[in-house]
Amino acid sequence: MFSDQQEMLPFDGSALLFPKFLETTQTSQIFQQIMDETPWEMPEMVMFGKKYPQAGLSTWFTNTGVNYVYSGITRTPYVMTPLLNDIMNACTLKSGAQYNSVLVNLYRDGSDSVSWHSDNEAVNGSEPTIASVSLGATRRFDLRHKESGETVRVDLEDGSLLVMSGLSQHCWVHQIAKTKTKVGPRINLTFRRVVTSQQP
Ligand SMILES: O=C(O)CCC(=O)C(=O)O
Ligand SMILES: [Mn+2]
Repeated sequence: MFSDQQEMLPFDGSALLFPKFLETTQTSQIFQQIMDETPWEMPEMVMFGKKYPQAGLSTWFTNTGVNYVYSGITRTPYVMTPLLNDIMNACTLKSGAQYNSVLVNLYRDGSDSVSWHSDNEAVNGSEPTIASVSLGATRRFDLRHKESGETVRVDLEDGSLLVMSGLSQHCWVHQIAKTKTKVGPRINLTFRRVVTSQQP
């Protein structure tokens, strides 16, 4: 039976893929507007006491004013734009979950990547729901179970939405690996609900 959603995880959490979340007639205009409206940053991450530039650009937008701290870095909080708020509301309609912030990532080509991690910082809450919207070039998203090592691969296409929830950040790590294949730029939006003492 035709379904517009697909469960990618076999157990220990959920990663629900909606391949055609955004109209592909609109995605290139949305891509360009986010490209132009984002004050792109390339923060340095601290790993094992050393500083490394992040492999890609990113910017933290939030309606809460909360700083985002991960891998030893604190991100400047920018106010969410009307376009980001519209996409966030569409994610809420599709997933039934509330969000108040978004980390916007830019992968300029196949050498930009994000290495294995879980989004399990305290600020995300204990079982966060994270809505990940992809624009532009298709990149492969890998999930790996922390104990069994089982791997799941998902092609994140232009206009797709992946909603990770439940135990997914406890039990799985994920990455966007570098690729030698020639790929164009990709923007990824990961909407989150950061936990604050006063929720907006
Ligand atoms: O680009 C992606 O699809 C994933 C980005 C990601 O994992 C993150 O921002 O935490
Ligand atoms: Mn992540």
